[in-house]
Amino acid sequence: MTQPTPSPQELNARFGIVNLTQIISGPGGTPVVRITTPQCTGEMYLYGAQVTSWKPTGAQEIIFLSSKAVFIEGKAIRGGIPICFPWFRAKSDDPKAPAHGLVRTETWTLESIEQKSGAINVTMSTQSDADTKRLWPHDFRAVLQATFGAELKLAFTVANTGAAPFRFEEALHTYHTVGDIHKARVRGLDGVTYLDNTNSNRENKQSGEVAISGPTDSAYMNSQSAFDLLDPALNRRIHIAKQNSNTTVIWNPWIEAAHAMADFGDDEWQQMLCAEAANIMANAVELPTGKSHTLTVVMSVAAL
Ligand code: TA6
Repeated sequence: MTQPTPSPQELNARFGIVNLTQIISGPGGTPVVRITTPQCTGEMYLYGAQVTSWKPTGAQEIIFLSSKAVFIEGKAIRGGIPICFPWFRAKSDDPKAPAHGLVRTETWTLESIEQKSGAINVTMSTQSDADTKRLWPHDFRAVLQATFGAELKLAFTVANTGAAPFRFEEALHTYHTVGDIHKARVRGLDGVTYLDNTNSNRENKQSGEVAISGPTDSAYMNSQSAFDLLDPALNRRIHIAKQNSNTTVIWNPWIEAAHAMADFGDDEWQQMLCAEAANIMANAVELPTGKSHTLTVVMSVAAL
């Protein structure tokens, strides 16, 4: 069984860095790492190892967190960067299993907080146990390294610690803040084949920039390229580079689905867009025993 999580006070005494990082008690008492440096501010919960804020100095908040987000054991935080593993969306052979896998509703272990050339590197981990193996019969260790600076870098590593190979899906399910979804665009997916989950995963080919004009839930397959989230309303471009990710997912719930989510403000669909570095469906990862796989994302922001 996993060890009990130390109190925020104990964690702060062990890992806090004076004037730069604090571990405090967040909503519901869950510990959160708060970063404040000359380069940026940021927040990362031990619950789900979930980044919920990154604000580079001189820029507005990059990460969207719903004003209705709840912080209850077993419930995913609505917004931030949920970690989806070892499956994406519903579990194909068990509709009762939690959506997006096992780890975003677990409290992870805070391993370290380090300064690296002005940035703050936070490392958290989680691993399989009897509970996870009831739903997914494999042994794994997962580590998220989040580096908060003028850029935000995320490295999600999965290690196969068992005696048999396994296949997994994954996503860094990033909710981005946008000024106005009607004007936002995603550049860099032109010509890429995508599966439209609003239409039975019908296959399409992207033509030009992605515009959002209704419920959107598209998985761009076999796409390793970097892409840009263009936000005219906030006069900015968020550049998202990725490594070892073959799928890019673009999601906006739009009006009806937003109204149906209790942990999502009725109008918040206009100020967010999920742009996710993933490996899902045909792009799922086969991991031999004893091997590990790291998906990396680096985000930066510039004026349009
Ligand atoms: O990433 C897009 C998606 O898979 C959509 O299908 C929608 O389900 C969204 O994730 C939200 O999922 P969640 O479980 O966080 O409500």
